Amino acid sequence: MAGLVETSLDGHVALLRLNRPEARNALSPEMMEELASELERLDPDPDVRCVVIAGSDQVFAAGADIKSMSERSFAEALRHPAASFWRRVAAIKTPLIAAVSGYALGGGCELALACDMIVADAEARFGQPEITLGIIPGGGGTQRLARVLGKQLAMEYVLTGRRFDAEMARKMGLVNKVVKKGKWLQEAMELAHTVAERPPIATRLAKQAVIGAEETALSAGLENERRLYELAMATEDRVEGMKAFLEKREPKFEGR
Ligand code: DAK
Repeated sequence: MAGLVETSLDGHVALLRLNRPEARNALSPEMMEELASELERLDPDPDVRCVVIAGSDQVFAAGADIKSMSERSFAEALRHPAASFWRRVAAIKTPLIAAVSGYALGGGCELALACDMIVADAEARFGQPEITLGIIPGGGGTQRLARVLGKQLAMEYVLTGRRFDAEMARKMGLVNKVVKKGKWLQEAMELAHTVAERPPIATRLAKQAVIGAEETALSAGLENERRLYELAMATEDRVEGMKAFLEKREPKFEGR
């Protein structure tokens, strides 16, 4: 199992690289387990303030592993641990950035959507081709695409299985930044380092607050934001941040 996800640390940023090139980084059950376990291992580590999930130049991930799915009976599908993968990723409190080059299809597109931001290479290709296999997206694709693109466009991509390119993804609000060919990982890491320079308790609270906007009505979301804001006010980092501003110097955040 080792080596399907390669982890490296660069300061306060962890980089997780999907590494199954022979199957275009298809998310096999083993790879999903390794990725979820790595994220869960890194999440409580105070030295890790942002995580980048990346594939290779050619492919982010070509979706769930079709071979493994083809061998699964209906009864097995109901019990399969792959289903919990998506909940485990969604439960991660550390900000997550998807660095996408090449194909992000099916579960690969859903994995990118489950991250908090997406940086894409100009030649990246997104899509939910599940319908062409006789299934529908099961890792959040119908819900997250509809929330980002709106119902009509989500419907088009989910019902046709057509791919869309990085520029289209940016125009539709799915991708934060499209960068020149070859610069995708560097740009994603730069964005991650910027997040990692911010006070880490506040970035986690901010992530929770923004996610709340997708999941609650406005009044509940505002109440949630208020509580999270009050928590941020209780941190030493906010004392430091405000003091540094008034003393006209750079803040030094300790994650306390
Ligand atoms: N699964 C397994 N193997 C795959 C694969 C995949 N998704 N994608 C590619 N491969 C394998 C190919 O079978 C081939 O293997 P060999 O023949 O060499 O043994 C090898 O990778 C190279 O593939 P190609 O020859 O096709 O490579 P190309 O560069 O020409 O094309 C491609 C790359 C990514 C455009 C193409 O491989 C492709 O279209 N792949 C399939 C994309 C796709 O249909 N993805 C959707 C999969 S369904 C769930 C939640 C979510 C899901 C399921 C359950 N639960 C909550 C339980 C998600 C489902 C999906 O994602």
